Amino acid sequence: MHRRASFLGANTPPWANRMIITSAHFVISAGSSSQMPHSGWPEIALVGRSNVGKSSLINCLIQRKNLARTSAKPGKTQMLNYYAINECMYFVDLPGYGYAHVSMDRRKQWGRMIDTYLTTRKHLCAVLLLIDLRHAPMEADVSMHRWLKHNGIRTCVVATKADKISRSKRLAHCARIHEHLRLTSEDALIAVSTVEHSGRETLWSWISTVMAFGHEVIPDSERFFR
Ligand SMILES: Nc1nc2c(ncn2[C@@H]2O[C@H](COP(=O)(O)OP(=O)(O)OP(=O)(O)O)[C@@H](O)[C@H]2O)c(=O)[nH]1
Ligand SMILES: [Mg+2]
Repeated sequence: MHRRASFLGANTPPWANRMIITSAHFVISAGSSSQMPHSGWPEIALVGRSNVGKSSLINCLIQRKNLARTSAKPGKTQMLNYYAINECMYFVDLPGYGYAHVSMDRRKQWGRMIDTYLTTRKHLCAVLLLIDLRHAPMEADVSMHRWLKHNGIRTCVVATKADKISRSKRLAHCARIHEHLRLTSEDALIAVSTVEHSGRETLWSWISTVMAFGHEVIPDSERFFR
């Protein structure tokens, strides 16, 4: 069946689940794999440029104001920050890429850390790739998306800061991201705003579905993650 790509988030579809958060807490800032949790819970990693809104999105998804530390100053998150949700899964807030005001050495170190995590972490279930809805994806976003696809990592593109674009123009901005990343009708693109709290239910619905498939329905050999 051919489906036209749809840009979710403007209206919450009736099938979107209501995710009830019973517990959410910070676990650890991990700088190496030995420091990562051993519980085996599935992990949803947030990836994107510095300042795109990764930490804010975690707070919005779990309905807490300041659990994940946000900042107007880019480059705040420098380690892999683990947040345990409902004692059954983690959000992993990854260091933002593309922040110019850090040394080349430091940037390389961050790149290696993100690379290693995304390619070797067994519990990684899916990635949320955040892109600012206001702007066309930058080269780094396009390469990151291509790299995630190439490595078979299940990805949802999340267009952030939707409140900064008038409602009448959001669809066109989503279409621009869709085009630049060469998304297909199978790819998920969800617009969110942590100010309006829009897109939250839709994103939770995507996360829940991916977790259900990743951990219960699809046999090991066919999983999207290793
Ligand atoms: N208007 C608006 N501002 C947002 C939204 N999401 C995040 N911001 C703002 O964008 C800035 C950066 O947000 P963060 O969540 O700290 O971004 P980050 O991606 O975690 O940044 P790093 O940790 O530096 O990589 C903060 O000033 C947030 O308040 C949004 O949906 N709407
Ligand atoms: Mg952050």
